[in-house]
Amino acid sequence: MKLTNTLYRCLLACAVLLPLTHLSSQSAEVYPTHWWTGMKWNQLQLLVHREGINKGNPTATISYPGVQLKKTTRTESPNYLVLDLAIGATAKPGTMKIQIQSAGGKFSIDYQLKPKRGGAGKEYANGITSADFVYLLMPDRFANGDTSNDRIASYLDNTCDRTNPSAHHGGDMQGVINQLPYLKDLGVTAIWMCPVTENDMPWKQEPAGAISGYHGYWITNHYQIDQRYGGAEAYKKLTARAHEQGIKIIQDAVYNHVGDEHFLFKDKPFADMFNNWPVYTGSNHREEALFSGYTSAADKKVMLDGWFTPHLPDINLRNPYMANFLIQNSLWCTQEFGIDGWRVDTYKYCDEAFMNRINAALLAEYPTLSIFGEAWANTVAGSAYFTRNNMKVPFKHNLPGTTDFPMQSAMLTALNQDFGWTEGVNKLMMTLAQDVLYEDPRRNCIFLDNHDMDRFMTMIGGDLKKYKMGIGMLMTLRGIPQLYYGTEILMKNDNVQGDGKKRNDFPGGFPGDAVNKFVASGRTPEENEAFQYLRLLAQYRKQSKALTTGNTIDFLPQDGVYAYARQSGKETVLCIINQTRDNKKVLTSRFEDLFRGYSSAADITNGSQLPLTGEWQLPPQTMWILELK
Ligand SMILES: [Ca+2]
Ligand SMILES: [Ca+2]
Repeated sequence: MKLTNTLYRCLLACAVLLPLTHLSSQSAEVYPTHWWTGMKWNQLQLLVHREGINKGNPTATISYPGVQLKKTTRTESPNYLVLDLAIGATAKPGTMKIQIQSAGGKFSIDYQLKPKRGGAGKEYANGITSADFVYLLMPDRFANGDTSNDRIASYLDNTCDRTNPSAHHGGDMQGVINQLPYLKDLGVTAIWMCPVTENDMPWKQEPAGAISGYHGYWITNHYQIDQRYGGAEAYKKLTARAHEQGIKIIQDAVYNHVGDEHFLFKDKPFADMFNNWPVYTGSNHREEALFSGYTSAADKKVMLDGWFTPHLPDINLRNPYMANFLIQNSLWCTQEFGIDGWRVDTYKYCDEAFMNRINAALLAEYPTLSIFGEAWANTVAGSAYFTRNNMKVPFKHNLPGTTDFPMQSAMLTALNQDFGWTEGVNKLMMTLAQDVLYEDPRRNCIFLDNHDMDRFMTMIGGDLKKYKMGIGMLMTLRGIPQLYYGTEILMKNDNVQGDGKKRNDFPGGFPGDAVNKFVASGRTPEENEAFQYLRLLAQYRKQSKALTTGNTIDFLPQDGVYAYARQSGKETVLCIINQTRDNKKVLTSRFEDLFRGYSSAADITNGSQLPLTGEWQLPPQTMWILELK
């Protein structure tokens, strides 16, 4: 196994070097590493990286039918050259020779033009819609399917230590492949992994302590998949196997910053590819600065151009070369790996015009692709601002959907806060009422927890009743439900500080684990009850037009009880939440209009039937999910 892997990596390394044939001994890197014919993005900008390439007066020539070299641009760094190419409709797949003459000598690059992958919207770029159920996992922490990649000798960080929550733990994409049947059985239809792009970073000091790049958000090379996760080959294998099982793949993009070991930061082609400050300036994290209309220009600049931490250089997305680099990389990843959608990290910190440009380029190339951005906003207006919305604002974003933080907050409030005029389930109703601000709130990704917050089970004090109500809301409210890995088996992060503990290892995913919670026999009775409850709802939801694409009709909260229906055609599902610790009477006459044409209601979680007349008794802390018959 180990020998095979070593050999495999050798072959891989050779495959990477093959396109670059050099007359001189020194190698050149070209980004994008290859391209395709038949792409809408046919004005290709190549960034050639080679020591001293820009010394003297370099010249480049390309002789390839259908391809024209439009412009050669010298960078500020002596080590890059920018080539602007037009790839015409007549260009055929093949290898084109790029000849470069510079003070460093003459050399040539064999550059591959591959045929564009067919089947967009069928075999890949399938898009994630409200009919999907997304499973968010951190590759390092989910399952270790290949221990030979736990430590990569050439990487700056070789630590693999499961006793340290801030270290790499060895999880990888083979581990995800091994658990595809588990995920399919749970009802998952899409996997969002935290970034799989290379994070070749040493340990860094953050306010909470020393931390490694195990989470994936410190990218150092956009054209490499982290070898600790199995590299590009494992990614391609995962995408193919997932698609065979009817599961889509969402890639996590970071346009706001890079790790400070990124080659573009260490040797900057142009100094203004990053937002430079005379003294270190952190972002103020206030999205209000972008849309309030009152904010000073200085505060807006700090919001957008301030850095996240001292080791995450903030990208200047207004620099045209940087913009092209990132746009082409996102197109390249979609095409190369055959993914289905993008989740965009730290969306609200990115230059707004750039975000519209990159989204438009992706959607022009792949109209069926989907994109949702992480805009961690304090208000619904703030959240809607970053998406296609119905608001009169100075800048209109084109992002289809967002990760819906206000809805997450509202669901938790409905579970944890006593009922009041603006409290408890009234907060949920008030949040839903503000959906009028979104062009289509069903494109939002909704969730109870994620990798940046306490685990759901911890936030609800380990209460299984609240768990069932929360999962009930997640699977019946409008939007694309997203589950954070481990929530289905009641994973917690009680009494611990730091991000690492919110990202615990999935028990059974790692060699030597004492228990395996991927199988029923390894779970406690309570964990199995939670797992089965979620599984039942996820499987039911798959075939329910009402819950996936239906309209929402709600009945204003009364005395701690909130009801809403989801309706599509003749299909109606009525959801009723009693958030209080008392039995509550529900008068069915309230739902008279809804009940027209139906004769009974069936609780989809246990099959029990209810008449559509008289009074219903709703037990304390209960959510009923009723299909009208
Ligand atoms: Ca591993
Ligand atoms: Ca920024």
